[in-house]
Amino acid sequence: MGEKRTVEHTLCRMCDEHCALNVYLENGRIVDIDGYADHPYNKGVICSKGRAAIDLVYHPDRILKPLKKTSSGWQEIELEQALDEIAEKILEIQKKYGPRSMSVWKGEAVGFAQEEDLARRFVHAIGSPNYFSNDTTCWVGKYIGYALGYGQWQQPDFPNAKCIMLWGTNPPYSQPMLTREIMEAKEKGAKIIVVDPRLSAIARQADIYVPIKPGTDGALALCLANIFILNNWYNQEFIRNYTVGFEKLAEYVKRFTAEFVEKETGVPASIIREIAYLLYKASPQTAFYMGNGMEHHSNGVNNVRAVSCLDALLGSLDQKGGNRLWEGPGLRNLTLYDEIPLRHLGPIGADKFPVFYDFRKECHTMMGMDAILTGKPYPIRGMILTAANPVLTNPTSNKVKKALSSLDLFVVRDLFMTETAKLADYFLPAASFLERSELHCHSRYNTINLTKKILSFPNCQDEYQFWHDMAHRLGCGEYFPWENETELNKWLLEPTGITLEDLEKHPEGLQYKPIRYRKWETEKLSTPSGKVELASNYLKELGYPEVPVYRSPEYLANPDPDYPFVLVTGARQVLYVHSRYQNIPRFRTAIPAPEVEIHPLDAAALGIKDGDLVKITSRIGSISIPAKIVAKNEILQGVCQVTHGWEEANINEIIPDDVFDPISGFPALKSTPVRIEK
Ligand SMILES: Nc1nc2c(c(=O)[nH]1)N[C@H]1C(S)=C(S)[C@@H](COP(=O)(O)OP(=O)(O)OC[C@H]3O[C@@H](n4cnc5c(=O)[nH]c(N)nc54)[C@H](O)[C@@H]3O)O[C@H]1N2
Ligand SMILES: Nc1nc2c(c(=O)[nH]1)N[C@H]1C(S)=C(S)[C@@H](COP(=O)(O)OP(=O)(O)OC[C@H]3O[C@@H](n4cnc5c(=O)[nH]c(N)nc54)[C@H](O)[C@@H]3O)O[C@H]1N2
Ligand code: SF4
Ligand SMILES: [Mo]
Repeated sequence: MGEKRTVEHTLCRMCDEHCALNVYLENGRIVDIDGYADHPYNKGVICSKGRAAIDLVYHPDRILKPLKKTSSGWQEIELEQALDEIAEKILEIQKKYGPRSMSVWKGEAVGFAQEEDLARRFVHAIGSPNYFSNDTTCWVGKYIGYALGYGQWQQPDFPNAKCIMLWGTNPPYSQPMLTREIMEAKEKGAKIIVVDPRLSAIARQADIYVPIKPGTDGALALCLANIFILNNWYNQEFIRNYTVGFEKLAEYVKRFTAEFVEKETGVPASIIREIAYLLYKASPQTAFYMGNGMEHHSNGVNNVRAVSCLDALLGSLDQKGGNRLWEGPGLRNLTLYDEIPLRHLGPIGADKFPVFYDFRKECHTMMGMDAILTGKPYPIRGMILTAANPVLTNPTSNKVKKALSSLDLFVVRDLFMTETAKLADYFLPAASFLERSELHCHSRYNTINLTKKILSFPNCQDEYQFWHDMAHRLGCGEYFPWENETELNKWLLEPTGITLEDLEKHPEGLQYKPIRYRKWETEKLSTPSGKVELASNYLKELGYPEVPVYRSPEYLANPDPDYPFVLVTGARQVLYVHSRYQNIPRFRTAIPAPEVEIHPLDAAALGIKDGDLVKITSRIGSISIPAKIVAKNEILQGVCQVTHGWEEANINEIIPDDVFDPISGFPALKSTPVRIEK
């Protein structure tokens, strides 16, 4: 009693929004969390997940001691002993099968900055090209779509936009703080257009809500391009000076008439024309933003490319209120690709999906599962997995389970005994985000922030310490010379001129560069031509069409009467992040169970009532799940939706892992033909 309350500032990593937090401590224990008021992004606001970080850190099921699987089950083991044994096994595997038989898998929970690069660095340092991550299903499809045309990613400048068009994204659930920017723009008069087969939370706020058949967005975008060109509603000066491939694109889009596209997408021709006019009138203050709904399709990259062409046509690229070309902070690079090339070592998936490898330098997880099971093109016999739960998050879960449990060495670092961790030989307790320190950039402001280590548990290593200790045991300690995260952070920061001490004093972050617009006037883009590429010669040379060719998703191109519904998966739930937080009791009260969203007319035709257990069957299997009959306008007829990440109804069991986007290698997580039975 009487213990003084102290407060620390850090960033939340319960999701990827990185809101600034006040973390209150008494006696070294976190007692409360709220939002740090001076941060430009969240301005003192946090969501329920942010507060629940306390529940996460002190969760009674959290595992705080290393475990080893023995013939009589899990046994506690000392940390140093576990690390020694793991190192010994890695050396054995690499001696027997070669260095590339080891692999690493990094998941969403540790993010995409230095923790990702540390995992890459480690596997690279031990001589293997086999770095896997959640990015085989996340964000990279969008990234590639943009990078092919613009050389990099874009940031929609919502606050200054007059028209905002959102495709396959539901920010109120997935990016709550980004939503605020959208709503503020709306209050200032911006028009909001939302394209989604479901009436999502953001669709409810839209001026124009566009229900679209899953996987057909590319056709809609190409039709908008066609209308802009036909009506001379495009920015001829920008196209002439700063783009290549316009003629090819213009020729290709001619076939996308509003009438044809109405049939393909289900969007009335009159609405398409209305949207085209709205965008044209608002240009160049038109901001486009795309989500997972675009990339989880067998034609995802080209659908993204088709949408991304629109901001070149409207001349809204890098304009105030348009889509800004992002500028990085110039931190030191932690990966080793420039120092030690890896491609010749045969990274898994790089031959089949060269674009994915070129742009992301990572291996393809689904092909990784095949390589483990078949030993081809060469054996993969060991894996260290951190912050991922692929048994629930990767398609064709049964194969994932079979592959991971067949490894000679499988090590999982997590907070909890997950469905994936159950398959491991060793479980290592990991530090949560409140127990590690890293640098984070808020790319919307060009600011850099420090997340702080606020507490620690004896056996729960942070990512750096773990890779450091493994590398030193494996004879490649020279790649992990920093004594701890703090030293690493200093090294990373050095070229920026910003110091750790500066960052500690500024929980709101420090700007590394002022925000600039119209950079294309003076600087080349990082595409091969230095200009916006509306047609890509790089793709052509790899044997792909150079313009963003639209292909109907399989369920439309070859409808199968045995599987009359199209299953969309993974629409975010506000309280859960993939397979995370379902173990937080108060969240369970709010969202107690998984369910399949069905249109009322479809339900009636099948004799299904709200809450009935239904069987959903795809060509690879079935699962049982309760039905949630939504209102008529909440989902398109013929479409059903299940969110992934639930142990008790794992939808990834029935998603095939062999239907890919040919460019990104992304699985079609959002258009699986299924049948539904009571
Ligand atoms: N069908 C379908 N599947 C999908 C998607 C979809 O839309 N539909 N979406 C895909 C997308 S976009 C993504 S990003 C992937 C995500 O897939 P995963 O990367 O597998 O993500 P999570 O299920 O969140 O697993 C994160 C794990 O990390 C643990 N963890 C939490 N904090 C920490 C920490 O600080 N350190 C460590 N070491 N572990 C921690 C959690 O307990 C959890 O077990 O799922 C994909 N899967
Ligand atoms: N609470 C919470 N927040 C999260 C996550 C989480 O699991 N929970 N995951 C995080 C991660 S890793 C990611 S990648 C992001 C994802 O963030 P978002 O991409 O915003 O994901 P969703 O909120 O699922 O929104 C996707 C929307 O696409 C729609 N959709 C599905 N198919 C199609 C289609 O073919 N066309 C169109 N136009 N729309 C379609 C779905 O109905 C859904 O409303 O969210 C992040 N934030
Ligand atoms: S939106 Fe919520 S969970 Fe995500 S970073 Fe902010 S407070 Fe944390
Ligand atoms: Mo993701």
